[in-house]
Formats: sequence, structure tokens, C-alpha cells
Amino acid sequence: GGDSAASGGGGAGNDTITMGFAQVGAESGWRTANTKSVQESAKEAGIDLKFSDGQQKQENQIKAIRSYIQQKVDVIAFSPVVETGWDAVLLEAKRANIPVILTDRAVDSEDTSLYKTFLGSDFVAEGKKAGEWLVEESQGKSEVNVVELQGTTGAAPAIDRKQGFADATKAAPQIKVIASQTGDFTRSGGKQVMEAFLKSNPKIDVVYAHNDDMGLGAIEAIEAAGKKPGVDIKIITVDAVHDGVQALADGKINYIVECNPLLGPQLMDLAKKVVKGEQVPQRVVTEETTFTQEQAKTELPNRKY
Ligand code: GYE
Repeated sequence: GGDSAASGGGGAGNDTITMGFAQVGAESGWRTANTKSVQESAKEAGIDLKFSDGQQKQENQIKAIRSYIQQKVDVIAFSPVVETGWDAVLLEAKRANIPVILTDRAVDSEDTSLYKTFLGSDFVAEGKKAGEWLVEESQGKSEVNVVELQGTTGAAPAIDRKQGFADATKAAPQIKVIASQTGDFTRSGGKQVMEAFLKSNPKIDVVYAHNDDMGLGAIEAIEAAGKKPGVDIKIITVDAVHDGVQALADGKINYIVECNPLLGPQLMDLAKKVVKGEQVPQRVVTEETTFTQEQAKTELPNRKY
């Protein structure tokens, strides 16, 4: 091969799929693992990947998607930083006949024909698992004061993890969320917000952080305040990236709800199908578990990210 003259249209006689992927950013260990999974899986699947990092800004992601439309990619995949405000650009993609796959995070569009499928976790279920563990833990206690480190304001995992946790802890009236603020899913954000929480709240029993990174930031703030994370203040997080599981095994975190970032292989399979015009399910949910401190010790050597 290689001797044919290039023809004009998209594809140019070969059937390599081109995917435009608009990533949220590089805010967390989860995100780094997710990006690596997407890039490696594209390579393995023989898919030509155009990748952009939105630096946690919606406007950057919209720009990236518009440029993918202009470049006439075969499929667009993206992880929306927030849930709202995507209808216009998704309509542009639809009119250009470019299928869209939501990866990891959802949009709140009422018109579900704007995307082919949504691959990712059930964040409400994750929040519920976190809350259920705390309800167990809180039996026989008269007062359990919780501070919550929320993910990015308006992001599906922040909204849903808050909701799931609130639903599950309703069963135990002694559990009270006394402060709740965003740490933007970053370690430095978690640390800063936790420092402020420690200053203004004399009795904090539990931190519920929407991801490991913010929990790890909170550990730094708690230690700087002369308290023992995991003992004086219990910590629950979501993700189970390596650093989180390490802190869990070390006794500084008390419970982690897993959220799987390795979405690449499933994403490439779905991409091949939608490009061929095959039917795919509207929703593909990833399977996940939970870890206690004991389980963390056996899991740690197997942790891939
Ligand atoms: O939990 C967090 C990341 O959208 C599930 O984003 C993802 C979340 C993940 O920043 O660490």
C-alpha cells in the first residue's frame, strides 16, 4: 500500500477512525489514570486520537468540541466538567452527523438524542455506599458531625455523591453535615477548605470527601492542626487511586468507595460501534467495589493507578 493518491474527502480511502476527546483537565489521580487509559486504548484499538485538556473550564471544552466538528472527526467523546450548558454545541455535532459519547460524567440535556451513549459510574450509588458505611459506624453514637468536601460545583459526580450520601444518612439523625464546600476535586483545594473548616468548627468527627485527592489534602490540614487523621477525625473518600488506598492501609483514611477510571477499552469498543451505525445501549455503567483498611492492605500491591 501507500502508493494511492490522496483523495479529497474524510477517510481518504482508509477506514481509520478519528476520535476527538475533550478531557476535563488533570485535577486528580483519577483523571491522570483516566487520560492514560483513553490514550493507551486508542492506540491499541488503532483509533487516531485527538486529545485536549480543558483545564477544568467549560469554555475550553466547548472550543475543543467545535474544533473537532470543524476537523470532521468520526466520533467525539468527552467528559463534561459540569452538567449544564452543552445543548448548543451538542446540536452542532448532531447536525454535522458526528456521534457523541459521554465519558465518565453526564450532561443534564433533556434531548437524549444529542449523544449516543453515556459510559461511566453511578455516582449516586457511590455516595450511598459512603453514607451506608457511616450509618453502620455511627450506631450507638449520639452526635456525628460531618464536614463535606464537594467536587467541582455543578459537576455530575459532585451533585450525585452529595445526593447519595444525604439519602443514605437520613436513616441516622445523629449524623449531621455541619459544613459543605467545594474543593474542586484537587488536593490543594481539599487542604484549603479543610483548614478553614478546622478553624470554624470545634468538633469535627468525620470528613466526607468526594474524591481521594481532596481527602489527601484534608489529611495534611488535619495533621498540621495537631490531630490524627483516621483516628481523631475519620475520613471517607471516593475513587481508590493508589495514594488513597495507601493512606487507607496506613490508617489515615477509614473507608474508600471505588470509582473506576479505566474507561478506555469500553470507550473504544463503543466508538467503533457508533461509527458503524450499530445500536449501543443508552447507558453503560462501570462496576465498582468498596475498601476497608484491612482490604486496602491486600489490594495495595494490585493497584494499577
Ligand atoms: O472521582 C475525581 C475526578 O468524574 C468520576 O473526577 C470523575 C471524578 C473523580 O476529578 O477524582
